[in-house]
Amino acid sequence: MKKLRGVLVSLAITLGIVAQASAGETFVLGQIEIIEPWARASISATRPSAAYFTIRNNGTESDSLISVANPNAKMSSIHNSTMADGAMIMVPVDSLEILSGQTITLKPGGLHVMLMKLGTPLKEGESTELELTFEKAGKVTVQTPILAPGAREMN
Ligand SMILES: [Cu+2]
Repeated sequence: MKKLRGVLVSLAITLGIVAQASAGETFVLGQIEIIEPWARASISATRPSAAYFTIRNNGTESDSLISVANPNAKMSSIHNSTMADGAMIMVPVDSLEILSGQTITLKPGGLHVMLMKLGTPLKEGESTELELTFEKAGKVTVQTPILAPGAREMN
């Protein structure tokens, strides 16, 4: 019985660590929240990758995400995936407006941060950083876990 309890305790600790490692973090910048940022691991160093997160605007005024940067990528920009003539194309978004009270989720198949010209490939299990600049709230750097190349979402 004592031994079983010991096993259960260590199992609970193991599960606790796993839950903590996979649960995303929320970063607060004034009235703006950046929720669960994550990036996809690179397939190869020469191929672009992408990063995703949710933005919530708790303020009374709208704000806009105007710039994105990543230390691994020489070029980063906000893209939106959209259908045109039956094909999926990506359109650059210069400024992503988040209205007062609005929540916008960047996710595969939709809005994303395109990470281009990667100097160092993004390795699964490691983490990288995203520097996000908002027109009003300013700049924030968020720690960004790197998930599998085919990952669809956090967790
Ligand atoms: Cu893209």
